[in-house]
Amino acid sequence: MAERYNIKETEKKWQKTWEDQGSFQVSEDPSKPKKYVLAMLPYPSGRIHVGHVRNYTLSDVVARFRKAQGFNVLNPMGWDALGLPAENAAIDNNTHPKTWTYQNIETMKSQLKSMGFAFDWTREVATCDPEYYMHEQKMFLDFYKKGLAYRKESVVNWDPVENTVLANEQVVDGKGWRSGVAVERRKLNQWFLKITAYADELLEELKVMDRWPEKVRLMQENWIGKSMGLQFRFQFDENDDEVEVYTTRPDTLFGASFVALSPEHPLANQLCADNPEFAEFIKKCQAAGTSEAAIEKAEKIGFDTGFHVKHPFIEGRKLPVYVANFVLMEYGTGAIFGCPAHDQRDLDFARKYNLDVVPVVVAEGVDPDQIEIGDEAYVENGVLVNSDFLNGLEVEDAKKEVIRRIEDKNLGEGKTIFRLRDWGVSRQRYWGCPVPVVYRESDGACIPVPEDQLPVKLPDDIDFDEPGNPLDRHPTWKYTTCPETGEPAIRETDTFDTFFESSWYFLRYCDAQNADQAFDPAKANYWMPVDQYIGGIEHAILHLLYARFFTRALHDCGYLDAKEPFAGLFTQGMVTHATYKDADGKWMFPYDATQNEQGDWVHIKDGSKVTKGRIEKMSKSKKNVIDPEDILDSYGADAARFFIMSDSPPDRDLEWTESGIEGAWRHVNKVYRMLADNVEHMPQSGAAKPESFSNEAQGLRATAHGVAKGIAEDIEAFHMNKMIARQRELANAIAGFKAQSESDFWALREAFEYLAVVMAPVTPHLSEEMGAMIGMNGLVCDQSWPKVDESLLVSDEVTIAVQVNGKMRATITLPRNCEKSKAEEVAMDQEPIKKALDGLTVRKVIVVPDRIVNVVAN
Ligand code: ANZ
Repeated sequence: MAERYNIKETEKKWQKTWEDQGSFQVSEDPSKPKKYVLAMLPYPSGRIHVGHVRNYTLSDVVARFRKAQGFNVLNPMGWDALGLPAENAAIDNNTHPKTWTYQNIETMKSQLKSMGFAFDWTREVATCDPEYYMHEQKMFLDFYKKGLAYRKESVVNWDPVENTVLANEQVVDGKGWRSGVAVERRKLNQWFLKITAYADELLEELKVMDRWPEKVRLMQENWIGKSMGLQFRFQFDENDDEVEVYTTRPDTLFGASFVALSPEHPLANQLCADNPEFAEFIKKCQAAGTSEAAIEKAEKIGFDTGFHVKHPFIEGRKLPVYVANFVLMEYGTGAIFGCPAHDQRDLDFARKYNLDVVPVVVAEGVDPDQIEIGDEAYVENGVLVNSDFLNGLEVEDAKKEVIRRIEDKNLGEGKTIFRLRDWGVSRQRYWGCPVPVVYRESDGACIPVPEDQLPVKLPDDIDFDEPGNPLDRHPTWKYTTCPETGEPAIRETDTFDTFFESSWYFLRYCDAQNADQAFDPAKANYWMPVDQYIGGIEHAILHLLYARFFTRALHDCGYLDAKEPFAGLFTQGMVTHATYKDADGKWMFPYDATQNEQGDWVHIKDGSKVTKGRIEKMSKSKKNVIDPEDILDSYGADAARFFIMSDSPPDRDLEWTESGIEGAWRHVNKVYRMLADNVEHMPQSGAAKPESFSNEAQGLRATAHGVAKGIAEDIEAFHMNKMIARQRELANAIAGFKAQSESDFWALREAFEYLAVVMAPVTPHLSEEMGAMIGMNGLVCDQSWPKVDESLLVSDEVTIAVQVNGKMRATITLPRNCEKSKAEEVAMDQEPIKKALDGLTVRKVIVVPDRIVNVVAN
């Protein structure tokens, strides 16, 4: 019996070998096809979590596999190192954000290295490094020159506790996401990037991005939000003023019963200037966030200005003009007409303020006199009624007709607008990239810092004793001179939103050491676009949209050829775990809970009662977390990687279980032992292939070749759990094979070689160890993907999946057209199936010949 596999030593050994040999360092090689595999870069929060392990194992599987296929593979890693948490941690722990950040980077880097990820560490970037952010300062200046960056006064969400502007997404239920305190609306001068200039392109391109998940494309489409409608003016009854509104439902104009202005609309102020109650009303409106969601949720309130506008088509009809909190200043014209019968918000508003509700669209064939609008607006399609010249028209035709008539009257025109707003990038925070401009004191002129004076570095000496932005009250840093005239000037003390850094880091990886420029265009042109991007669905909108915009803007500034950064995108699911509460109802760590002999959950320390709760996303607050470091200590990197790929399709949630990781660990050991037990009988590397094989040996060979082919397809399709099932299949085939002759041992050796290489993307350390034991030529990570002899595969055998309650647990290989009873027998005999059925009663076994076996049990 061979010795037990020494996981820790072996894994360290191979990590060192890869590092010493620079196995994953790459350079541009035009003679070779490339693949750029990229995982979203982590925020250096302290330690890696299981979500990171899942993300980077996925990218590692793809990267190692593509390398084996002969591609020149770029698989880089870096740190999204600027941002609020560093500042808050620094305040809490009395350290410097920089110290905190770099310490975390060091810890996490060594953790990632012990996972055996095939990163090219020579390309590592930390976005807080001035060597990194100086280049984005230059990009900003280029954008500024091109009119893609500008400054304007705008209403922002102000967090009175954190003393900073919050993005709309950082406002949850009208409160700051961290402070939990109601946000205020304030007007500030802010820097914006003109993402709206690309709205149409960004939208159009989505249509052809066929290697992106449909749901992400849809989310982006909705976020960009293209609407086709009518922009037109109402004339006031009391004076000569006009108010311009935007509508996507011009067909409903005859059902209009009021006009509403945004509280920030200039006219609102003008109309109500003398009214003291108006100021009160505005205050009330300001108490909510600025996001659409916040506004949507807030109670709809309005203020009657006392003024009226004239309906453009109904002689003598006057509509009251309100100021209403649900009208956004930044969308359309900041003013609307309300048609309560066909818009829910308008209906809620009309009911509250006793305004008319006139239905003008009804389902075909419905008698308009029978229509009664209750609490629900009618938003479906239909035919126009109560609408003069529109009566009888379908909605789409009615829209066109109203647009035509309004245009004829010179009151407005058909117009396409986007929901997407320009990206506000100013943050009143220290730990961000300084905006490279100064303001001349004499005349307030905004002067860009000349390129040769970049980077504008953050000062190190700051104090956090007072709330707010330490740059703003720094005694010296902000005082400077105008680069044009030498007069006194003040630096911009805002820093960039940290989405800025993550909008181009993938370009820096193409040429990370370049001191003179962000990257050499030739290198970016070689590597870009990223062939496979992998990360969390939480970035489906902002990060991905900003990165797409940045790439286009940089393209237009002459930085690179590519316009789209990510040709393929995969979003992985979350890692979940059961939750536990102790006798006092407090959350507790899973490892403190155990089951007693009766099967009840109890505390490991004193046997007190424990309640097992739902399986939920791992979160520190619920304590249902697993520290990858503990897993590494007990089971090693390969087992962790193997388990995390094995259990569910990677786009679904994965439940972390003790039994799962233990099973993975047993598998790693089993494969090792199997090889150790056989290796001395196997022929040397390169031994001549025998003329013929026994049937059994031929069967083993067919499995090895079939598995190599199948796994390649699985990885391409991100069917990682299938890939694992196939790896097990080959291992099982080897285990069941009794080699008796020289040719048998040749086949066995081939099977082990194949196994080492096809397992390498997942369990690279074990694979290297196997390669070394077999005496393979060179490192396994440098081996080509096994050649598949198709003639072996056209067999009369089929490999089919075995499921337990719909979840795939094993694959089996059977003679084609095998009898149902035989298929069932083989399926039930598989170890994973036995294990999955442990403690369950089999209710039914469904066999679809040559396709699937499904065991139903409970
Ligand atoms: C009249 C109307 C009647 C409308 C009706 C809808 C239904 P989408 O399609 O999402 O672009 N709107 C326009 N500007 C607004 C603003 N600044 N703040 C809040 N709401 C605004 O939405 C366009 C519709 O949203 C517009 O069409 C307008 O209401 C409202 F039965 O005009 B509609």
